[in-house]
Amino acid sequence: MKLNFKKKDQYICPYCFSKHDLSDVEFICKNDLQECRNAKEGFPLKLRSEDNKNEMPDHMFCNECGETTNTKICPTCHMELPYTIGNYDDLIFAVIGAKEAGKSHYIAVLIDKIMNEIGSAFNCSLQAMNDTTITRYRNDFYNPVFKKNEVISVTRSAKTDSSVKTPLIYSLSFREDGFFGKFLKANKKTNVVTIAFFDTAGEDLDSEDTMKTVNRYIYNSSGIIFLLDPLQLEKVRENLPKDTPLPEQNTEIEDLLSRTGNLIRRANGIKMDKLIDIPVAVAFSKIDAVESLIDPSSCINYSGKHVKEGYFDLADFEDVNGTMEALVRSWGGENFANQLSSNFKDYAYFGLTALGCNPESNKIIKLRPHRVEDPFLWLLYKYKLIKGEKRK
Ligand SMILES: Nc1nc2c(ncn2[C@@H]2O[C@H](COP(=O)(O)OP(=O)(O)OP(=O)(O)O)[C@@H](O)[C@H]2O)c(=O)[nH]1
Ligand SMILES: [Mg+2]
Ligand SMILES: [Zn+2]
Ligand SMILES: [Zn+2]
Repeated sequence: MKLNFKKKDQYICPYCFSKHDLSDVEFICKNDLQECRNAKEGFPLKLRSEDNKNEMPDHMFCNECGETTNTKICPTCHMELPYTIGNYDDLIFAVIGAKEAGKSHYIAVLIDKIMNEIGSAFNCSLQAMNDTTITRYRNDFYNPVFKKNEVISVTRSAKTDSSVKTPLIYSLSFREDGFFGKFLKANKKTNVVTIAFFDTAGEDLDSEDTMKTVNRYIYNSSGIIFLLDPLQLEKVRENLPKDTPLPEQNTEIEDLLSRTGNLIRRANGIKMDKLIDIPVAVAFSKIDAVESLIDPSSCINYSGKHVKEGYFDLADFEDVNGTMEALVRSWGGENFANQLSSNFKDYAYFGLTALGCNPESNKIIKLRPHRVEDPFLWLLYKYKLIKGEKRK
């Protein structure tokens, strides 16, 4: 796997991760008004075998009712494919972390942040690709956090709730016009990527077998955001004021990391002496909860210039990366840090808080997000979708 996009002679289904030639796609007729039998029974319409292998047709005629249809489905799992499938590069971002690490709240706040602030700063826009994404984001993520100011409930295992296996799929398109155009990749007019976000249930990361079957996107991912709850670290728990509400201790963070590494190695045939080249953003979540343990002058308490200036602020990034790695190590995460560097080629440390407050007692949120965009922007920077600059 290289850090460039998957070649566009094939596409990957974002639901079952099977790989297909561009012409290997099926359609379904949606003409149920005229009582088309294909539409009623949901029969897949197959292309003729002589069709060009390297081209994805954008529509097809239904052999029953003669109407055209542009609803594409995956020939393997029959899920409806994003309508842009095959046209653009696909990025799959997986958010992983132990139970209660803060993944769901992070996704809720990140997507809103991208839609609002990142969009205007980087001249791009994030659009949901299908109704499932719109409804799921609204009901499971946006409404609790932004409308009701309540905590999101525990994500259920994908084994019992299949919607967990379904990604939130967006297209992120960059426009080159206007002032910000010059920050984009020089030789391209516009860049469009399809981004799939996966929220995992922490409990599905407790065994490699479950990870392999229900979390297949992890080893197919283009970027991993690994959330670490600082409140799980022994030294943090000991040093916080005695009345701080602490979550129950669960999975050892390094176990989860080694399980992830092993899974990726096995699935992609990467030997132990080679580094995995999926970029990993390790981010301390809930940084608000450990404020008292961090030097008030630390860079983590400020914000980078990313959003204000519309480029990835490399000077700030390096400061935060160094500071957070040192914190991880000094808080008892030495083994975690060593495992990370001996398994992954490209990784960086971040610190963020999605909520900016601890909702523990009354479950009510007073939203004050801080630095949630950093890992995401770093991944976009790694894929050369945004430009990085080092300015004082
Ligand atoms: N202080 C603080 N607490 C947070 C923050 N985000 C989440 N929490 C707390 O952590 C709990 C778990 O957060 P979730 O986002 O549900 O965690 P998760 O990783 O999705 O957990 P699973 O779905 O069980 O895997 C929440 O109920 C909050 O109490 C944050 O930014 N700051
Ligand atoms: Mg969750
Ligand atoms: Zn599929
Ligand atoms: Zn029809």
